[in-house]
Amino acid sequence: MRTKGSTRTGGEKESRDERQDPVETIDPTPLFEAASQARESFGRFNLAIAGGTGVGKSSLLNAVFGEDRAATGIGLPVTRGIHYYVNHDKTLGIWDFEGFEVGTTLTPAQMVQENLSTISTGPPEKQVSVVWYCVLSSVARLTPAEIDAIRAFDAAGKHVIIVLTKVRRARNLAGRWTLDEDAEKFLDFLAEPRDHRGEPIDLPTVTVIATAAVDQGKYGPKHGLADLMTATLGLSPEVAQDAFRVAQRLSLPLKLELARRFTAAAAVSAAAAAAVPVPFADAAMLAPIQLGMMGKISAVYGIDLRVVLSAQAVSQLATQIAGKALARSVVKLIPGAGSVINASVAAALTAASGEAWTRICERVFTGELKLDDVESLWSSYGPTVTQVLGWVLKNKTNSTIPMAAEVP
Ligand SMILES: Nc1nc2c(ncn2[C@@H]2O[C@H](COP(=O)(O)OP(=O)(O)O)[C@@H](O)[C@H]2O)c(=O)[nH]1
Ligand SMILES: [Mg+2]
Repeated sequence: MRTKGSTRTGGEKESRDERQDPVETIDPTPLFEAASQARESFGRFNLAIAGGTGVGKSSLLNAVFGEDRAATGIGLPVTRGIHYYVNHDKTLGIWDFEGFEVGTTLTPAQMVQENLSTISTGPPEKQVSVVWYCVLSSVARLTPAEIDAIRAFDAAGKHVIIVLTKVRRARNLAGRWTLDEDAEKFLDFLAEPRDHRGEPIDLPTVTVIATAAVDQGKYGPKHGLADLMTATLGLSPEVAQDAFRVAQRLSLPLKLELARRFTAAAAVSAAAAAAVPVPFADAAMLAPIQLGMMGKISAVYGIDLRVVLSAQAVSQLATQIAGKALARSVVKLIPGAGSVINASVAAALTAASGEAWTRICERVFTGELKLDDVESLWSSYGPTVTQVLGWVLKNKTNSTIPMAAEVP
């Protein structure tokens, strides 16, 4: 692949066809606009978390969402005994029902009822998406007051996940981790809840997940968090699901699914933009589409490009995205494509750029990479002619619009 640097000086020896086109300024605005639009469109995932002090609520929240959250007190409905927190990009809201034991005359169920009804009069972006009802696994059963509180959530139409916390495990003879006796007892109790007289208890159908939010030494490493996230996503209303994918920090695949949706949509737009084939010199017309795609993908990984990129880095990036050198090479190598970018080349370039940018964002998110030098990052991660070609050839046999996932 020809890089920007190498084409700049080699003009004389090259044929006319290969000569570097005049440097164009690419407007990077779509990058930032798309990112903020994406952040808006994610909405907010609101978790209600309940359980006594010390059961491990904060540790769970930290394990799944990181420590980025701050209490907000402005413009909120008055709630008793609970607090509302939001994260930096506002994709996560947490209703912390911590105050169950704090001396009010209300029972936990009344407190849940009263607070949920207050919340329900508030704005849509603060409505509870799902409930984590946290209980220490070692207590092995729920109290009648807790059961009433869970019923109150259920009666208000909220899905409750009972999260058993600090679940210890032991290695069995085969060397596999298994739940300890307390947790097993608790699960048995929840499967068929009975009170102390042995009478059946009417508990709403709830999902139960056994977890440990931190490593527990001889009782094993942390566990259950992936199951907790799958259950949470599955029980959340659709309007909150993208926000959950963005807000959680534990699962890259959950973010990847969302990033790939943006890539696939951009590939479709690029194909449409090149429905009437354009000369490769006009590859820059794909830049707004690709920049927009990249802005959205950055938002998925919580990367604020305005903060992490200098103006110079942004302009380098935009120029690279215009992808002229790449487009030209691809066009030359496709038999019969002539000197134009057609729909499938445009889609392939875009899909491959989306995949490459996603890989960069993942690594920036995990701290493996810094975005400081976008130009060198892009030359090692950016799509190659082989990737784009492979994709085009694969898609020649069927005329479907490419999915990013199919990019080799
Ligand atoms: N063994 C063990 N300790 C935990 C676990 N989760 C939290 N803890 C510890 O329990 C204590 C209380 O946890 P915290 O998250 O602050 O509870 P919260 O009051 O419900 O927010 C802290 O010392 C944590 O380190 C766990 O899964 N296993
Ligand atoms: Mg806490």
